[in-house]
Amino acid sequence: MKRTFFLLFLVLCAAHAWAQPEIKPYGALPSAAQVKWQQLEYYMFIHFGPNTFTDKEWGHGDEDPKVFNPTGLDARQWARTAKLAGMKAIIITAKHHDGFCLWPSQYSKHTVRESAWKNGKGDVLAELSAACKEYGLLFGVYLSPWDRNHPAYGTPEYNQIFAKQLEEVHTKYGYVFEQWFDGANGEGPNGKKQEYDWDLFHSTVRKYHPNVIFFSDNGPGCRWIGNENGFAGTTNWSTLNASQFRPGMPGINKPLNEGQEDGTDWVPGEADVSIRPGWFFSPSTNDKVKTLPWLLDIYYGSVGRNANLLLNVPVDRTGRIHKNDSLRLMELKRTLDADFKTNLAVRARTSAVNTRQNSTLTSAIYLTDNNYNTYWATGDGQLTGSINLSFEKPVTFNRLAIQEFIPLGQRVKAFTVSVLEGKEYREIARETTIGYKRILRLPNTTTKSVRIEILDAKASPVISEVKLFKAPEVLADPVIKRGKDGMVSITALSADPAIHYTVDGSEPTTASPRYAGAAFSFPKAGTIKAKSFIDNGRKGGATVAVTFDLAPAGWKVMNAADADRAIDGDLATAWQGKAGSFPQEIQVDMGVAVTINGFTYTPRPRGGIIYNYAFYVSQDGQNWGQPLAEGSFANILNNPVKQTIKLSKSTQARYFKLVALAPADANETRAGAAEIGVF
Ligand code: FUL
Ligand code: CA
Repeated sequence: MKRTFFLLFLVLCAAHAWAQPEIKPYGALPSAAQVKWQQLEYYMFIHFGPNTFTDKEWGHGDEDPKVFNPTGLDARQWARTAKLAGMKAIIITAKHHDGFCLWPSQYSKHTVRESAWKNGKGDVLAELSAACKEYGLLFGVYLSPWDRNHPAYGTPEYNQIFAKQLEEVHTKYGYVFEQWFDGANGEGPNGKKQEYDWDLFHSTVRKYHPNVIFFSDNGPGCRWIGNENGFAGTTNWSTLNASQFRPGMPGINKPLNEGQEDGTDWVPGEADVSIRPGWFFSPSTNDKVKTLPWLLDIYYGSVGRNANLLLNVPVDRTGRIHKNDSLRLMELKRTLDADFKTNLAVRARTSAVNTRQNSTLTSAIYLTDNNYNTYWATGDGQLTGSINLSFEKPVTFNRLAIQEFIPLGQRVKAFTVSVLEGKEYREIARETTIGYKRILRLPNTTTKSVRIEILDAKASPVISEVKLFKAPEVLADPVIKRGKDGMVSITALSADPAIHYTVDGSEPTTASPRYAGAAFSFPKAGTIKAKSFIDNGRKGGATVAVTFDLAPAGWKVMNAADADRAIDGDLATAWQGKAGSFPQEIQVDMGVAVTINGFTYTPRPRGGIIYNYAFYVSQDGQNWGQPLAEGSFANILNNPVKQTIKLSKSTQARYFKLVALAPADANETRAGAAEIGVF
């Protein structure tokens, strides 16, 4: 027995002498938990709390906890929906900025216990963690360190309190896979900001869940992708110099969006985005659930770019996921299943150039064995190489997925895809990073040979899988636009669909008016919906809804140069005021007196974003009196979408003005707007 082992040992030594050594890991590396986390790819975010009932994005912490009163809360419905949607986990806002705890925390007086729900006997975390277990989903929690309710906020004592809350959540509800910390750090009830004790927060959580993935702007487990619209950079390194960043720090969006090539820490990107315009449920967004093409763009822009996708599905006032959201999630699931139904690459004969020599572990055949843990690689120091997939009969594909074996680090810096046409290869894609997974959406391409060339890498490339798919065509969304004069036009990118529309908020059917190419007049405030149909109306695309204010025909800006761009009905043009201090304002003469129920503000996506505002009207353009509305546009810096402010009572006026009291970004010197309107 002993002898056989000794012989085997000798044979192995000999093999080792002529084989290249095992591939050495390169650079910053993921922990085993981070590799597992990356493989989750797609999971659900749930924003739920008092804001669900008060129609707010950021509650002030002064709301009556009694407002929290879902009539038919069903956490199993959430979990079932996530499971059927193909998601692997759910992360819930256990505590948002208003401080309200979805569990009966001993360290707060603003919790489910003080609410009307179940006479104060309920516990959302208990119900959700049980439902996740039942449906085989991982459970994660968002706890906002910013607490606008807690009286101790702004004092060192609060750090201890927050750590105690973390302890409660991490000891009472079973396994927690991800701890989500947002970067917001505002003022508490006494106007003070908190210095967060991150070390304490981390060590508290780690005590109970050593493998937890910490999300924050800069990790350490995974990082924010730098925006709230769900898109990672086309270049996306999972490496970051994490200590260069602090949560909530301004100006960090780009490095977080793309990662840092030479980053010393493994901090992969997580793209968080809401299926609706806001993070919390609002009845006003029931017809604004993102369309299928939009969600597909997000999926390919995140999972397809080496990031995980955390898609927020806000629970409604009954305590259930609204059917508009769940139907859309199922549509997305069906479409993704169809997109990735048949991997054409398994039919190919694979070969490669610069394959690592005398290695039993690496081979081109492992590129299509549907096993992430087997791979092809080049020899040490060989930073280029190419992979060839050749087919007996031509194949048609429009998706290419490629994966690096990340336990050895992220390596590839540049690659191209080419296809054989006649005797020549034609390049169809030129890209930068790959990472855990890169999926390219390509035009339909028919060929007998696909070549992937690695042009540059930080160390010998190690590629786990290459896959090819032929995804079915999806009907593009119709685009609804209205000019300053109130004339509406609708266009579609897909070839020759029939577009039907409504102007009363109802769902378009083939019986609704058909858009025949000529613009029509709709100068009032209201919602226009449009939907494309093909196959003689048998197949319909997504319904697109746009809510318009009064058309700004005949409006004039009274005080600011270039500000007409804020009232030209065109979101692509914007006004940016002169550099200076705040307040800054824009005054508008509407020409005639109209009834005003409220106003809207659409920020420029970058720069000039207003946070604190005051809205006034005037009969003569001289005397403005007291503001009719005053407040702040919650979360507008990270989620710069259209803001709709209803007045407490409607009023008649010819003139209005919007005063920017303070910018969203403290370093900003100019106020700006893509569009300002009234309804
Ligand atoms: C941000 C928060 O301020 C938003 O309200 C939302 O929760 C988003 C996911 O994170 O930091
Ligand atoms: Ca493989």
